Amino acid sequence: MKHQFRKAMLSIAVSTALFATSSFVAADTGGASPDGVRYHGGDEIILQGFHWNIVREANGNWYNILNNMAGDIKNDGFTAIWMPVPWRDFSSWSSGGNSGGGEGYFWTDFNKNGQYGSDSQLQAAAATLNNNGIKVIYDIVPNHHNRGAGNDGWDLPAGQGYYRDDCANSGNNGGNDCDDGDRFIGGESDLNTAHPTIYNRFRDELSNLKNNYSAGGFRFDFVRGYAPERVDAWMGDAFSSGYCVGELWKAPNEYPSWHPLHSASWQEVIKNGFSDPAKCSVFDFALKERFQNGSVASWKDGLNGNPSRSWREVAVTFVDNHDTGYSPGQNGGQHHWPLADNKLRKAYAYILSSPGTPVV
Ligand code: 7SA
Ligand code: CA
Ligand code: CA
Repeated sequence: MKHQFRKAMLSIAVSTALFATSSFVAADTGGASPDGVRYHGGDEIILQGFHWNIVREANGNWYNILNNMAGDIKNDGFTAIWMPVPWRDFSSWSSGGNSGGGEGYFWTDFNKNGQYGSDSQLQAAAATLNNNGIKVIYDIVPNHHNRGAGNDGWDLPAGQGYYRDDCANSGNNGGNDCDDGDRFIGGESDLNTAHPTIYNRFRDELSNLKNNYSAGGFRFDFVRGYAPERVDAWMGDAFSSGYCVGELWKAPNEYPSWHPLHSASWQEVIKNGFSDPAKCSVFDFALKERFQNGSVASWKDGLNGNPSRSWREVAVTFVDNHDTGYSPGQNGGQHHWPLADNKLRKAYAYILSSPGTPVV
């Protein structure tokens, strides 16, 4: 039942998208906004090109599947696709009845022969999507990696300032000088993205993805984990005209009580806490919070409904993603914060017909 329902809902969402874009084929308009937020999307309608359990449901075959679906994705009215993390991840974990690993968020090194397919299959799929006018947006995870399991130079020695725990604990950001953001869980795998060696590796990899893997832009993971200015620097150095969106999933009350954002709104957290200093658009978790906790009448209080255009236009709206929603397969995915089924169609109709850049 649920699956049929989802298919019906998605067809509604997609047909709305089709209507929105099939009446004319406009040029791909850039989205740089007046105050310099790069390429916020302008006219993009983004498809999330993976779910949580792909590596268990289509292991090694996903890039081929995307390659074959590129035409459908284009005809459905999408102008961009959010690809999974391109780097190989052989981690596996289980805790509290949950388990997983391999999805890319605990990557070993920048080798792209991971569990979605081979490097060459990725290059082929990305080229086909790009040739179909679909912007290829890669998921980038600078905060941490599977420390010590890496090859290709990522088996970095301790005590050199490469990782969070290499510096004397100075108490910054609840951590130490080697990390200008939050830690991922215990923080033992957190990288010091301010270290020139680490910074340059990511800068060069973004250029590599742009030059050799058809990248049209990037989704920055766990941006609470490092300074937002780092994203501005990387994009400026590697791909200033590229599409940029950051994932800042952090409630106001997760900031220390002395922090100005502790008593701020969800909108201020994502706009002031990330989008402005990073010069990058941002997932609209303010709208997500209203979807989850507010009446339909309060949906206007998402970032994408802000009275100010420069706030609305950096909002990247979504209903659910690979963390918040259900996914087919093992454990039904993660569903950390799923929207109730009876609101899904309405929510998709809302994001596909209101300001900001919608992600389906
Ligand atoms: O609770 C939901 C919401 O309810 C609402 O009512 C609340 C909200 O505030 C409230 O109003 O939202 C809260 O909960 C969210 C979900 O946890 C939090 C949010 O901040 C909080 O407010 O969101 C956080 O977690 C998300 C999954 C992140 C967000 O950025 C983050 O803010 N999403 C992205 C980040 C990652 C990691 O790259 C990905 O995580 C997501 O897919 C991506 O979208 O350090 C070494 C180490 C040791 O320290 C550990 O002890 C050891 O166990 C490693 C080991 N860690 C493992 C983890 O335990 C295990 O879970 C790790 C190696 O693997 C797994 O981690 C997965 C993670 O579970 C998964 O979600 C990770 C790596 O594979 O990949 C994914
Ligand atoms: Ca565009
Ligand atoms: Ca960090």
